[in-house]
Amino acid sequence: DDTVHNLLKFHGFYQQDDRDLRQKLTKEGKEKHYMFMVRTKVPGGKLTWNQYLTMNDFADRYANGTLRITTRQGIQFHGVIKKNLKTVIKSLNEAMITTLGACGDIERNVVSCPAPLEDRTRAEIQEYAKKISDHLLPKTRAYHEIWLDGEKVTSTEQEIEPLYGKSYLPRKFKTTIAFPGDNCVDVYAQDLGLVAVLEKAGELKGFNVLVGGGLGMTQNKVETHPLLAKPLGYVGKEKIVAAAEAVIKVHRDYGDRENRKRARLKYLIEDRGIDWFYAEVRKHTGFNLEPITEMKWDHTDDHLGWFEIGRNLHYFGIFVENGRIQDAGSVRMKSGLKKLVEVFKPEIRLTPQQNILLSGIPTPRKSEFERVLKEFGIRTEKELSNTERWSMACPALPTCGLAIAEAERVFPKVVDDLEKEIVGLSLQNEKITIRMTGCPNGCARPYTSEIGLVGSTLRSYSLYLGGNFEGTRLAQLVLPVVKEEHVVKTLSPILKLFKSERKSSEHFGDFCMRKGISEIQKLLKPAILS
Ligand code: SRM
Ligand code: SF4
Repeated sequence: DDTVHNLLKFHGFYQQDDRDLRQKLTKEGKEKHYMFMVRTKVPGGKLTWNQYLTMNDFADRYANGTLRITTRQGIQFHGVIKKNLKTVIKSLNEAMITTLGACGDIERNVVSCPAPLEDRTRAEIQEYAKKISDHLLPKTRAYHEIWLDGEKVTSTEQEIEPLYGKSYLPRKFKTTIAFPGDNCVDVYAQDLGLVAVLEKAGELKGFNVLVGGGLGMTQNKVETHPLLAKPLGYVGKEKIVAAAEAVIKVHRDYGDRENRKRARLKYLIEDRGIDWFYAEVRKHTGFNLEPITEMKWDHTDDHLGWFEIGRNLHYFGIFVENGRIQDAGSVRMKSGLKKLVEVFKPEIRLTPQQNILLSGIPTPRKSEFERVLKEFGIRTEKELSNTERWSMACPALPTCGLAIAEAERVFPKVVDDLEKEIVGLSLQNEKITIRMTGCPNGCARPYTSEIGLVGSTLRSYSLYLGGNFEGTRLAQLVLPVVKEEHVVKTLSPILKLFKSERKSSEHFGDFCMRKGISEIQKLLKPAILS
């Protein structure tokens, strides 16, 4: 029932059913094929090599054989059956990986820029991701009691949940930390976005605090929409955990608890204004936030390929198509990663673009590492097209109960076809972000990409254009319904115009905004009619 389902979410898993089988089973008069999705929380995407191997092993033993890197640096398992849930949760916890709070109306996985890995300042920033995450974990013992055979909470004992109280938050809450200049984490799409501010010498000083971002929206409900986070102020690092807690408390106390569709923090700030919000936060912190310091975004990075991290060590960033770690055709990503992790015992980072970094590879062993990549058909960043490299899709069908259209399963073909068009126009050196989701919830963040495709009916997508490469501007709706097979044909005249009229080094999204959405819509008419 609903209450149990809700409780399960707070503990990090969802009941789903295999939607590919629905029709067939209904026809046969059978029940849906129920299974669970288990989501882990991995602050900053940081895993040890043995944690990774444990998860790899789980995928085979208890799930559908794949690991799915998420857009928030976690790993999901799909297709877990009920009788294995307890073993999975227990064993994950034994490997020091929690699922507590991975879903539900609570602080979600705290994201942070994953790289590079041995720089002291960056390491410190990642520690803040863990610190904030730990601080905002619920204190409930129910999780331990149910899944980890912890001591029973007696009926007379009242559980104290100091931050979340009895009714938790009105809605999910997401926090992210960005490194200055590099918006690889999509910091404006977060309820709480922190941008590290450094001293001249490069030491971490504090954070610019942005609040009220979020992307989810509901079809045909104009009162729901994506919003970018707004600046709240600057906070020294020693006070950042207190500031994060204060922001959450204001959401907890004032967020809409009647209408779930407008319960995210972004709507509270939209409705009451940032000044009201600041005044409420101030009541909790007891200290003032300082004026925000200047932020520049100039090198959004996917961290793929080799990077030297010091002491003759390197990390290598590997592109994982839509985050799905599996062996598929000639690309044996799952077996290859397992081999690399067993042989090199690297530190691991999952990235917010659904990719993976393996770190700590000594210089003399780089070629051995590359040989393993080749052996398993894993391509380096040099072998990827830019279209592929800057693409992301959400899982959608068959697991996601909210999917209206396909995403992960059809996206590779859309990307391939688009790449052909792009090569035909000699635009292959351009970096253009393209993201697809199976519904307007926006799990692969399509509204902050340059080309966003958002499932609108079973085989159609709404087309959004005009987000920028740096993720600081929202894309605009250009066409509400484009059939899957017409996506590339629809984009073609816009790309042609981009080719002929762009200013030097102008990005595609910036070009679309300069032209104006209505001009672009005019251009599209003939393509849609044909
Ligand atoms: Fe999401 C719900 C998958 C990141 C906005 N999301 C879901 C569910 C659990 C469907 C459900 O409620 O039944 C999806 C499970 C599908 C499946 O089969 O696995 C799902 N979301 C994902 C992941 C796995 C997509 C991915 O490609 O990696 C991401 C998991 C992140 C994690 O590790 O925690 C994921 N979801 C996001 C993001 C992006 C982000 O956080 O950076 C967003 C947009 C940002 C935001 O929150 O505004 C996002 N997911 C949603 C929403 C819309 C929320 C809203 O404000 O309206 C829902 C639906 C809901 O909450 O009611 C949703
Ligand atoms: Fe499911 Fe929609 Fe999120 Fe895709 S965007 S995973 S279809 S909820």
